[in-house]
Amino acid sequence: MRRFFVLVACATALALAACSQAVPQTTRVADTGGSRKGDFGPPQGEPIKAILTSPPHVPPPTNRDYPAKVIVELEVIEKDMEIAEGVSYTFWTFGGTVPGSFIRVRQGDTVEFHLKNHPSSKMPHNIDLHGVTGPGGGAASTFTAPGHRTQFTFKALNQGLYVYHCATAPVGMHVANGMYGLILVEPPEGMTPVDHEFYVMQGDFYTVGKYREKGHQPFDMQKAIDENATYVLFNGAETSMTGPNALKVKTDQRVRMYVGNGGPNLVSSFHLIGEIFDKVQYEGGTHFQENVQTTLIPAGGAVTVEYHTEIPGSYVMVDHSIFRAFNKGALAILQVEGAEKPHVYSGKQVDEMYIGDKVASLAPVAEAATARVSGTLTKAQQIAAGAVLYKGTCSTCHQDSGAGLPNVFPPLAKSDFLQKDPQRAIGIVLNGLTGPVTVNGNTYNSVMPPMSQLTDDEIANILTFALNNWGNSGPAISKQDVATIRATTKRPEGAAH
Ligand code: HEC
Ligand SMILES: [Cu+2]
Repeated sequence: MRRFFVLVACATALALAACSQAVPQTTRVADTGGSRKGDFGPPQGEPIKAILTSPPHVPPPTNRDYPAKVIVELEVIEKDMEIAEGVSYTFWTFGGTVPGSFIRVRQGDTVEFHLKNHPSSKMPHNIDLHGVTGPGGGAASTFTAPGHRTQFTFKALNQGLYVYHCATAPVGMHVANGMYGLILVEPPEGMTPVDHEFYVMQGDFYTVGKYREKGHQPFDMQKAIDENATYVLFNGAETSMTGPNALKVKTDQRVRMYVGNGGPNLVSSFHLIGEIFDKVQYEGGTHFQENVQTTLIPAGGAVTVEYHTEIPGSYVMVDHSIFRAFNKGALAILQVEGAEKPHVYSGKQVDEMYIGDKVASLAPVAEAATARVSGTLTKAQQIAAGAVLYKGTCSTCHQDSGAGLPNVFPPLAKSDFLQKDPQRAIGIVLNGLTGPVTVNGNTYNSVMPPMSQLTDDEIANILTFALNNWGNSGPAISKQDVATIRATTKRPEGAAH
């Protein structure tokens, strides 16, 4: 049927151009037979204890040519972890991480699954593995109260990359708190060898406070129901793969990433800026697509992407539903080291437009937040935090040097306007500025957009930095100063509150 179609297409195309070698190779994937061909008989040899890994690591290949009995031991732990610098959140985890431990088995394996729920847990939990054939994917057999353990066994009949997640009511809340992960069921012949494999999983999170609002943030059920995510993250934290945690590879290497989407709500437009996926096994299935820019990953779905590295530099992984990348945290960095290849790309450029404050460590921001809570915040700590936040927020226009651009963006460095009335600057950041303004004798008549999506803390630190850097001198601006002005002035139309 498919061959017939190709012939017809060729015959039509012949009139326009030669069609000699036009039969595509890639679309002719053999039928794997699915679950009907996935039973290779009873398990052989000694039972094997599965090696589980935390993200971004992937367990080694099974390297087996026979079906085995594989024992998986997974423990649910509820714990506080950092979701962004200086922001903690109570995650519910499979194995202590978000996403949960990566599980790797071979098609035809018999998996004896043990689920433990740590005694310190407050909730019961269970597991639904999308790679299981059987009602509930294991959920009904694994309902586990705190301090208890359950067990069930399944045969992995279908090869593929599958999401697992908790399915205890309220399901959405358990998933939103980070209860998901991936299980790879290798095809009998194994995966083709590559130089690096990584485990990346997206999820959306809902907190009472706004994005990057410091301190401990509780789950917000109404925001979750409204699908109004506060954070969209790879591997459960804004800094999971930025700054010193960036993924590291070399040039001329083959890289495979197992990428899942736990949801609970959002579909991912997964993209790696500056790379093209040579091969994508979309929806975690067997067929593949080649030369792909952006691939869709449904909530509760997964994808295997492969690419080859050519040019050194920083590559930015994003959900290309792009506000999520820059305003909700869905951004990670792949660092490629090696020799330049000017015939392919003119030179290495770290693109600050994309990376912004993620190039450097955000640690000073967290330090300032902790100090503020304990009442020991110093001006120096605010300046250090502000310096990081200024990058990619204000530097785009006012420049790293604070010098601005002639006739377009006024300077903040040595600005008489800024230093004359520091409180006025708070209103400028919150509400923007339009109309003529004279800075150091030069008049600018342009538009600064409101930046009220920033938290009070962030604005206080950025302004303290600007007022005490580049030869400026001014006071420290406090979070309370910003809160007061935010409360007493109305945001312009279209601005965040
Ligand atoms: C999109 C470009 C843009 C960004 C981003 C931006 N500004 Fe501005 N800013 C301007 C423009 C343009 C003006 C002048 C507006 C006018 O002509 O009325 C201005 C004016 C100012 C002024 C008053 C004039 C001066 O130079 O003292 C201050 C203070 C200021 N910005 C601070 C900030 C801070 C702090 C940030 C980051 C939180 C920031 N701006 C981000 C474009 C920007
Ligand atoms: Cu749960």
